[in-house]
Amino acid sequence: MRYLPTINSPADLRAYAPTDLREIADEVREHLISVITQVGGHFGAGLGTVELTVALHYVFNTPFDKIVWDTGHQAYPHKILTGRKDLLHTIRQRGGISGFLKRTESEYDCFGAGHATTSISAALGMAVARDVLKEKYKVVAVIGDGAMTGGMAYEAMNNCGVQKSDLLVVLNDNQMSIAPNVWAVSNYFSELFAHPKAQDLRNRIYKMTQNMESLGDRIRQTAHRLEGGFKAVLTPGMLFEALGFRYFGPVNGHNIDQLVKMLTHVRDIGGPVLLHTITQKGKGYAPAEKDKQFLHAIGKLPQKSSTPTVSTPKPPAPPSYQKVFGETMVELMSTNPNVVGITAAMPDGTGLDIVQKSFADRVYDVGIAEEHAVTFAAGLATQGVVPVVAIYSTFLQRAFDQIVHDVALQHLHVVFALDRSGVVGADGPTHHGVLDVAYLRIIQGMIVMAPKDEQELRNMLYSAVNTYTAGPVAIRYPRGEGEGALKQPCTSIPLGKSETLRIGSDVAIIGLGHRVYASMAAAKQLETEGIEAEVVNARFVKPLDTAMLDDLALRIGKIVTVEDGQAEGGYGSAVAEYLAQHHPQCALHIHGIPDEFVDHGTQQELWADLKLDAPGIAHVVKDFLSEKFVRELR
Ligand SMILES: Cc1ncc(C[n+]2csc(CCOP(=O)(O)OP(=O)(O)O)c2C)c(N)n1
Repeated sequence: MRYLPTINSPADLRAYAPTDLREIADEVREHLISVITQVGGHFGAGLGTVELTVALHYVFNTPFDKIVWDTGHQAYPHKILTGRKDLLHTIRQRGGISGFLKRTESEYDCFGAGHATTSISAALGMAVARDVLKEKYKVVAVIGDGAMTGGMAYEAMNNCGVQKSDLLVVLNDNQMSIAPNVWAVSNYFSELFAHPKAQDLRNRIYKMTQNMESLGDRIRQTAHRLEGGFKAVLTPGMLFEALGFRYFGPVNGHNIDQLVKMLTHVRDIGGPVLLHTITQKGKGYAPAEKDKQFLHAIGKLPQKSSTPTVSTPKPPAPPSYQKVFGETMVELMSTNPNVVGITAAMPDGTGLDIVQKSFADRVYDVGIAEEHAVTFAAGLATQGVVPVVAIYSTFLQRAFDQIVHDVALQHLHVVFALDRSGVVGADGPTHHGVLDVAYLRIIQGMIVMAPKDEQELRNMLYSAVNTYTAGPVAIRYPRGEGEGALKQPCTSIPLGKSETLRIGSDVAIIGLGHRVYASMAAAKQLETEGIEAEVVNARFVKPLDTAMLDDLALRIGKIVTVEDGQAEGGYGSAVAEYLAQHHPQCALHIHGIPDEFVDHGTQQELWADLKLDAPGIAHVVKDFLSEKFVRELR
């Protein structure tokens, strides 16, 4: 490599001539491919933004100028150019750099990201702050066409049209819906409209006509309509123009010369400007260009090795919760024609892609629009359809009001399948689903449950769809493999009934969801140390199994709750609320995630760090039993 070793910051990049940029982009792509195929990570999106990233850091004076990346999974080239190329191999690993944007990681990550569709709002905030503080920097938001399906983008653009602050939005469009033959013509007109001479002409027309009263207005309107008319015919920009943006594009997002030229032209145009670029996801890496799986994220790819390794056959891994969810949905939908599935742009992640194969017309992908997904489900439910809304726990956070106002308040039977609850691993704090118990259990009339394993997920889904039909029901389950529970026919679970798995007299451990297995293992470990622990599978956060709590409080008097979620407001808090009123003498330890954001790492590493694995739980239980107050209860 000729250039990349010399580039440790965008300033180094800007020292090169425009003619060097093509080769620099190629080297960035090569580095990205060689590292990510070894360590895994988001892949396709970053390969598509290489030229755009080089051009942006070349034209804009970062970090003085601000680039706000939406979502963040496409920002690996940005990390490479902003001093993190030698850390790329640590991405998404414990102690390594984040897979998303993180303000604490670099001054070039001027706004944190992970959830989609935040960039235009954040960038407008920065632009308005600049104006208020009378500063001079430029602000750019880079947003994908997928993120543009989120309503917040339109809220933000509408507000941009009102604020009129100088702001550039780059639409990184990697859908192939814009036919290539349109490009050539539209590129020509885009350059024409964006050229400083055209800007100058426009400004002069506006100035000249300012004092011409109604005639001036008419000339200005005609000129504007003429330009808009051209754009409407030749470019897809009228929507953005209607929202108050000056629209340019579409331009080929892999043509670095043209990108630099366009960005230089639009950089100094006042007010909100949108530059539409067309990119190809996975660009430059054949498997990623072709294969959908490569387009989003990959694990480590097997590397060529000179010494052949002898592989011992491994027992088959248990199916993932997502696969079990998808297959169970197919079963339920086969017997109940009223059941439908809803996803917010994550059919593959949630397992609804399995359902799409059997019932393509009964799965609705609404785009990255979680709020809409929930109210859409509410509408369906008013008419007797049973919507199962499968959304990652972390993304459902944005639909809180819709759950309360549109679903719960109207007692509508909507089933929420909260995928990736608890810590999710490499995606880190933006994606951990650790708040759901707290934000759902406070909603009036909501049923909230968590299965201990994949068969219980099947039973809970069955019960949620067919048995608990009076209002909303949420099931939270984790990312990844199940526990290997034997697949059985679905049965209904009695509402609000926990399950006692082990009898003991020294302490009761109540586990929530998949932490039940770890609690059982902890109990076995404690037994070897002379401590007899009862283990209960909570199953329900709401309604709470108060009969079980009465029994444990009176019979054992020492309870530890265990959950993969925030301790504050979670399942243990629900237990504490009950015990405080009914059994104040019962000692309780709430074991969950403390009041902090958990970083990235594998799920196993994080559970161990948080003492939510078997040895950790055993340790916490022993500490609890050794507390003076608890000892005195004996
Ligand atoms: C609120 C929210 N919902 C869902 C996701 C999951 N997600 C990550 S990337 C992505 C697709 C984004 O598409 P686009 O903006 O076009 O970017 P591209 O990957 O095509 O570059 C989705 C749905 C998310 N990050 N945030």
